[in-house]
Amino acid sequence: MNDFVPSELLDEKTLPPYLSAIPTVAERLGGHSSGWRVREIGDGNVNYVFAVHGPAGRVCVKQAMPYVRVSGESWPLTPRRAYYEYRALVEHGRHVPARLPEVLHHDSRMNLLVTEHLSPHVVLRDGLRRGNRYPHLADHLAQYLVGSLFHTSDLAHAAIDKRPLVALFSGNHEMTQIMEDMIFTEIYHEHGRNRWTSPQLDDTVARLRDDVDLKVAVARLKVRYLTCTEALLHGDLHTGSILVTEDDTRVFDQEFACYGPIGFDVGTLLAHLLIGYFAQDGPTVADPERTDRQTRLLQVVEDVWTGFARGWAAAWEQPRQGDAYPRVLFDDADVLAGERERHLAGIFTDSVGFCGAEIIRRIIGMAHVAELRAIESDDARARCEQRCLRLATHLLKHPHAHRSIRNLTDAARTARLTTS
Ligand code: SR1
Ligand code: MG
Repeated sequence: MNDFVPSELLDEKTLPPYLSAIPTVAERLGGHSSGWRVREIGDGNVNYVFAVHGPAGRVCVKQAMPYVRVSGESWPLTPRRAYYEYRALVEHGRHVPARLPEVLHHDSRMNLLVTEHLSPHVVLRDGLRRGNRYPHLADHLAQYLVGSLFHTSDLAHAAIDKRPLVALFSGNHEMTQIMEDMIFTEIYHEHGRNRWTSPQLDDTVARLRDDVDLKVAVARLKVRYLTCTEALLHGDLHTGSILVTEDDTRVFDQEFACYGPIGFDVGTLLAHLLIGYFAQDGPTVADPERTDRQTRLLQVVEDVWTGFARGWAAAWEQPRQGDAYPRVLFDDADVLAGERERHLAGIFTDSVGFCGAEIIRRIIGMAHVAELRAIESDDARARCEQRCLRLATHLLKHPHAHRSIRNLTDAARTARLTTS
């Protein structure tokens, strides 16, 4: 049980004395707590996040309150999400610490997490919108995906150790229910949380809701999300959950962590890169850099998958502790290699479907994305959104038609050029 009471929510004034009692944090900040500066920096839907600066350094503090930031107390939400975020950072941190923020402190009673404050990092979504170049981004993301997903899967993790973690993370069911509802259900029928660019998308939304094949496809994906405990997922791996510099990439905000299908994380990431690609067409003024930025975005999509597949295959060939595909059964290396490729192809098909589902919900559901929201003209925004939806419905309904990452990016290019 959680004995947290809302009056213990910390703010700019109460955070410094609280943090001063934690030796590792106080040491990192340096000096006296009366001199520490606190600034709220959260830009997500769910939480407030504080950056705290001291003379020696800075930290980042996230305290989960018992409701959703954008809705206030009218939408209660478990503050235990901070615990699962912490546990996901710990579990993923065993395998890919270089791609995560360092955890400095977790207070289970206060639902509070302190991590290093990454600077001069920016949120990837913002950096990509501005057209910044991140030469190591795709490699880093592939490294993160392999580290976090392969190494928490049954290929690498013995069942005797993995099953208790599956049980532990299934406690994060209030958070996963948000995804179950928002991605797979409520956007396909009338629901008070849904919104879209209206009236421009009204007919499209009505068509989506009448499309039985689409609803069957999304229902099948929901079953995957509900029942498949392949690996420990980030659970909300969009470009707002990634901090970057030219040389560094870190993944944060693991509060939706759960065991689930690997393609859910991969597909979500690809979805947001693709939304970024389509959203570049929003501003109607001539922009000589636009084509370059779009080319680079699709290159990242291709390189993330290629790097992930390569890293996955390499990890599969290493000595492994997992119970899946025991080597003792396979004298013939070719048979095992064939299985490895079949397994990867299955992850790709899942990723394609989840990618489509994520794109759709970011346009006609509750949680929209900044790069589309920023397009001032409703008509211009709707044009980009129609292209996103055209691609996404195709991915969702025909995941097997996309057999390679190049097929997927070609489908994006085609959707962008189709005008109707
Ligand atoms: C109330 S939470 C709405 C959405 O924001 C988060 O980023 C998650 O994607 C969630 O679905
Ligand atoms: Mg988030």
